[in-house]
Amino acid sequence: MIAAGSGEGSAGRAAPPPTLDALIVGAGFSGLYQLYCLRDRLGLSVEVLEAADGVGGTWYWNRYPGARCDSESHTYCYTFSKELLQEWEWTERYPAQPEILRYLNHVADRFDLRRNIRFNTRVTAAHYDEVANLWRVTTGQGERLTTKFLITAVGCLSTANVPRIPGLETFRGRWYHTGQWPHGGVDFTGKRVGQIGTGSTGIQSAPVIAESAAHLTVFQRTANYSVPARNAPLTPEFKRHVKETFPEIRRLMNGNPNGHAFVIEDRSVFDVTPEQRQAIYEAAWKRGGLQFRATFRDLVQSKAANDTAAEFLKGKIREIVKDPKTEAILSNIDHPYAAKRPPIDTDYFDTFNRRNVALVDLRATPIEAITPAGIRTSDKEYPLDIIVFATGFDALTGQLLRMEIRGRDGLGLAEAWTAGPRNYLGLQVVGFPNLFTVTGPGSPSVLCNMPVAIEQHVEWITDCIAHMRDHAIERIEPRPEAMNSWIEQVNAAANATLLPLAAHSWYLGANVPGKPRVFMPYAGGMARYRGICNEVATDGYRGFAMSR
Ligand code: NA7
Repeated sequence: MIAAGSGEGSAGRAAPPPTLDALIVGAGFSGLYQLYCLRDRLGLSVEVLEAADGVGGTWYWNRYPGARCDSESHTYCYTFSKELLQEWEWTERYPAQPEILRYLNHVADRFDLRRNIRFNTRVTAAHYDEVANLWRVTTGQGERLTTKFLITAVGCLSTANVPRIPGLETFRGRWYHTGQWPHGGVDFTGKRVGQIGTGSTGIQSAPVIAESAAHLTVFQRTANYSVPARNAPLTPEFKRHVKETFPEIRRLMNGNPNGHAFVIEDRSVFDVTPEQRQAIYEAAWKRGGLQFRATFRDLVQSKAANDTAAEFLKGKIREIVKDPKTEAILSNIDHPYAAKRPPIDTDYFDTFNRRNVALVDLRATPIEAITPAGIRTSDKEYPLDIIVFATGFDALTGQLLRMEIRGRDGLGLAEAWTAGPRNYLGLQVVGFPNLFTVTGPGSPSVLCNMPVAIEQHVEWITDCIAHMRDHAIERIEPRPEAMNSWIEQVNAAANATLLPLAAHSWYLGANVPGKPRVFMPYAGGMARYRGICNEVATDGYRGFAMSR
C-alpha cells in the first residue's frame, strides 16, 4: 500500500508517499484487469483509485429496474484466466446487473485485488510534471499521489446526463437518473411515474416499472428500434458446451468486428429474394439479441440494405402495439437501424398495450418545464410522483474531462479536445506523456463487446509498459503526425458506415448540449483495430515518441 498522508519522517514530518509505478483511475472491468496485469504480471507498484465504495464501475452505478447487459453472458466476461472461466457459472442468457456485480466482486477477491484499491476516492486532478516526468494526482479528499504512469479506466458511459430542464429543482416528487440509482431500489407501488428517454436503458426499465407503478408515462424524443432479447435461463448443456469449447468461442469473439461470439453472415441483403430475406429476419427476430445485425454483411454499410431491416422492425412495432396512435409514434423512426446503439428488450413494445402506460411524443409536444407537480409539455401538464431520467451519459469523454488532466506546459485535456477528442489509437494524447486511456475515444470501445475491447487495451498497455521497462524508456507519447493520421482513419471508418447518419446519437456527442459533434469510437471493427495495434507494437511502437 502507498502511505499517502501517513507515516512520520525522522524529523517528525509526514514522509512523502512513495512514487507509484502506475496509478489506475476506476475499478470496473478495465481497472481490475489493469491492476492484475501490472501488479501480478509485471510486479509493479500499482494503486487503483475508485470513487465508489465498491468495485464494478458501470455495474456498480447502473442498478435501475431491468438493468441487464445486452451481450450474452458467456461472452461478457474476462477470458485471461482459464480457471476463472471454468469456475464461474452464469445463470441467464444475458447477465442482470446484480449478477455482473457479483462476478466482478468475485474477480476482485479471487485475484486479491482489493488491497490495492482505495474506495471512496475520486480523482479531481492529474498534472504532468515534466521535470520529474511524473504525474501528480489529487483526490477529492485533498490527498496527493505521484505516479509514473497514469491509466484511466473510467468507463465509456459513466457521466450521467441529466438534461437541464427548467424547474427540476421545484419538483415536489422524487427523481432519479438510471445511472445513479439508489442502492435500496425505488418503490413504484401506487406511484405515477414519468420516464424520460427511450434508449437501451429506458427500453429495459419501462416494462419493469410498469409492472408495479400505478401509471407510467414514457416521454419519447427519438423513436427507437428494438429486437427482443429472448432472455432465458442457461441450460446445463449450454454451460457445459461453453466450458468445453471456450477457446473456439474466444477465437470467434476476437476475429469479429464487434467482439461477439456470433458469425456475421457473408451475404448481401440483395443476394436473396424478398421472401428469403423476410424468413431470415423472422428467424433472427425469434432468436433475439444483437445478432439481428449479423443477418447480412451490408446492413450497416448500405442504406438500401438497411431500409429492408428498418421496414421489418417497424412492421413488428405495428404488429405488436394495438393503439394506432401509439404505434405510429413508436414506429416513426428517423434513422437507419443500428446507426444508434441498437437496444434489445423484454416486452418493451407490448408494455404500451398495458392500461397503465401512456406514451408522449416529445417531437410533437416538447417538454417545456418540470413543475412542482410533474412535467409540462407544450400540450399539457402530466402530474407525477416520480421522474426517471433514462437520459444516458456524456459518453466517452465526460469522465475524462471532468478530471482536471493537465499535460505538458499545463495544457488541459479539455483545451486539447475543444473540437472533440484527438488521440492516437484511442490510447494516448500528444502532450500527455505516460497517460493511457483504456477504451478511450478513437478505439472500438462501445462498438464492441466491452470486455473484449478492454482486455485488448489492457494487454497492449501492459506490453507497452513492459517494453519500456526492458529498454529503459522513461516516456512515451504519440507523434503529432501519427495522431492526425489516426483521427483521419477514425473519421474514414465512421464515414464508411451508416453510423454518422443518426444525427442525435451519443456516438457523435449529440445528446449533450454544447458537446462537439465528432464521431468518437473507431468503427473499423475490433479485429482490424487489434491488428493495427499489434503491428504498431511490433514495428517498434510506430507513431510513438519514446525517450529515456
Ligand atoms: P441513450 O442511448 O443516450 O438514451 C437516452 C435517451 O434519453 C434517448 O432516448 C434520448 O433521446 C433521451 N433524452 C436525452 N436527453 C433528453 C431530453 N433533454 N429530453 C428528452 N429526452 C432526452 O442512453 P441509455 O442510458 O439508454 O443507453 C446508453 C448506453 O448504455 C447504451 O447505448 C448501451 O451501450 C448501454 P434522443 O435519442 O437523444 O433524442
